[in-house]
Amino acid sequence: MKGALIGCGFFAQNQLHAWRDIEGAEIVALCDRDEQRLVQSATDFNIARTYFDAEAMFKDAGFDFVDIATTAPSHRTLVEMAARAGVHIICQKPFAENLDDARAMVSAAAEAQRTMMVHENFRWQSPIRAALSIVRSGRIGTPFFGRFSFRSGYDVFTGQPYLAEGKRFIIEDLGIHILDIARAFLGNAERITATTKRINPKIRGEDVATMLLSHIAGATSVVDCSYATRRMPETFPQTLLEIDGTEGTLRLDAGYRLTVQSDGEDVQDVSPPVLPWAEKPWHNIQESVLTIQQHFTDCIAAGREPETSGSDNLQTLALVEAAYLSAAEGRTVTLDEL
Ligand code: NAD
Ligand code: 89Y
Repeated sequence: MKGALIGCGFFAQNQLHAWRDIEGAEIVALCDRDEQRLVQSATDFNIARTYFDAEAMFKDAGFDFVDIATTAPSHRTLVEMAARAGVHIICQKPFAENLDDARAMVSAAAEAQRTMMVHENFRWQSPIRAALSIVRSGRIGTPFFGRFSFRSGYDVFTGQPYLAEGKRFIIEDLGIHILDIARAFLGNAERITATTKRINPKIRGEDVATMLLSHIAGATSVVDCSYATRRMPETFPQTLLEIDGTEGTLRLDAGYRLTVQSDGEDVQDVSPPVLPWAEKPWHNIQESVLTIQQHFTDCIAAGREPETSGSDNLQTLALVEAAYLSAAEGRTVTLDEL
């Protein structure tokens, strides 16, 4: 398959590296409004076709899918353009700025009969996959409690300055991944209660969020996120897990240490590999980029719906919206309200 990528910014560099390693896909065209970023990426990755304007790129055609690596405000316009052009779509998180846009984007791809996947990559990190496969195997029985925790003091604002400027920060940017992980383990949720705080005075949005979820299948979970936590060693970008099931407990602790206690105790080191183009501490995220993009490519080849499809992601985005509503109104929000 041939692909085009829109948005040659901070994170797209990982996506471009990963596409080079993926079997069955290659990037043949690039688009960015920023000339310097466009030229730099085209040179670094040896891509001949470059565009400032996405509409012009779709008009010239010659590719089967588009990878949308811009920030959320442009996603709906670009997804609808891609659907009109009849190409498959992979789009970065946050998928959309609100649920109405996201629903319209899912409909546009469905009407065009094209695959649409959200680049919701945290659940594709190999330590999370290792934990998921144990829980899905039934080894700890039926889960009844989960704790999904991301607490860090890492400076994300230097690489991604827009994160300091938005009215919303941690739930929309990072919590979205942790809520998605909670769904991957415990299924969809029906209710959420959230509190938020801003600790860092230099940013506009909230940098702490604590959320309590009731899952439809019966489990309760706590999803806690913070970018205002000093810890040594720093655990960025690790998500720590604790899942209690009727037959045992699983924990993913700092340093990628996975412990299962059921009949006896089993401890494994599930550290992700550092890919040749990756660097610590981002290697955990970078490896998941390769895995998710391979999943997208394989699903299209096999005509299968991706695990993190656009329609699946509506449930994750609904949790984000519900968490903000809960925190603003100081009440529990049911997902049916949205
Ligand atoms: P960025 O601002 O560094 O890059 C975005 C680029 O898109 C910019 O170069 C901008 O000029 C370009 N752009 C925007 N609108 C455009 C349009 N309509 N046409 C052409 N070019 C356009 O942003 P980033 O930090 O790379 O983040 C991009 C997305 O990736 C965000 O949604 C962010 O949340 C996400 N992200 C995901 C992860 C992850 O692990 N999944 C990590 C970091 C960032
Ligand atoms: O943008 C965020 C993401 O998706 O993963 C980590 C991050 O880069 C900063 O919170």
